Amino acid sequence: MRRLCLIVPLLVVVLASLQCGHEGTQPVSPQGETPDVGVLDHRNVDDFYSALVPEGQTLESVAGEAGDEDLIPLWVQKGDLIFCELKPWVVAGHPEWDLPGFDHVAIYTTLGWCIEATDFAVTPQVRKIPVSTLRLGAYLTFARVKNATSAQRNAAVDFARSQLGRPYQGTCYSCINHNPNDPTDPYSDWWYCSELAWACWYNQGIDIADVGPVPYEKIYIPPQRLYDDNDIE
Ligand SMILES: [Ca+2]
Ligand SMILES: [Ca+2]
Repeated sequence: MRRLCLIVPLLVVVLASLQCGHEGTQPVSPQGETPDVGVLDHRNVDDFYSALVPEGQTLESVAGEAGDEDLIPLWVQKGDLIFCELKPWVVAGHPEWDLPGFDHVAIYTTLGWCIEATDFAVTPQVRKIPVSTLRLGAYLTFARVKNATSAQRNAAVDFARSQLGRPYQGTCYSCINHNPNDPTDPYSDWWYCSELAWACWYNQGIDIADVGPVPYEKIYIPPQRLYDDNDIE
């Protein structure tokens, strides 16, 4: 069953992203985990989105607003995937960013944060951002990898964390590789969004794109392919 979270417009204010970058005094969740902060430079978000806003409008007005109850579904767990459909105001300026089906995917970490490989940034890279920031430019749909154990979910997120700061792979979309340390692949530790989400889970033995045992030969895995996979609910 697909779990949908219709995010009402949101664009949460970029303020949501201002919480990043504070090392040392991180809040600790009841589970004893600390949020992954420190990679996001909020200028990446503010400057990037602000540059897209049509003249005479504001980010808040084009993004819309959402109440707290719409932010994140209560059932969300570490390792869940967040599929993004670009909002009309973004597509109006850049129709080429609107892929068939979903346009982006991120992996949920904990406490309202997620990790994504993105070129929607001043510095295209793998980064951790608040889920609320995703809503600035997209409607979100949350989904789960079926039959994953908590150990697999933890390991999937640990893999995503291990790639924080790595470059966005803005070329050779058919060069997917789950092994970031492959000396034969110059893009092995470069990632595009759905490649990273796939690799997080492929390395745990769950192939959420059904690419098979030789994954890095001329296979393009757009976000919609993950969403349609039979390992996703
Ligand atoms: Ca689309
Ligand atoms: Ca790669």
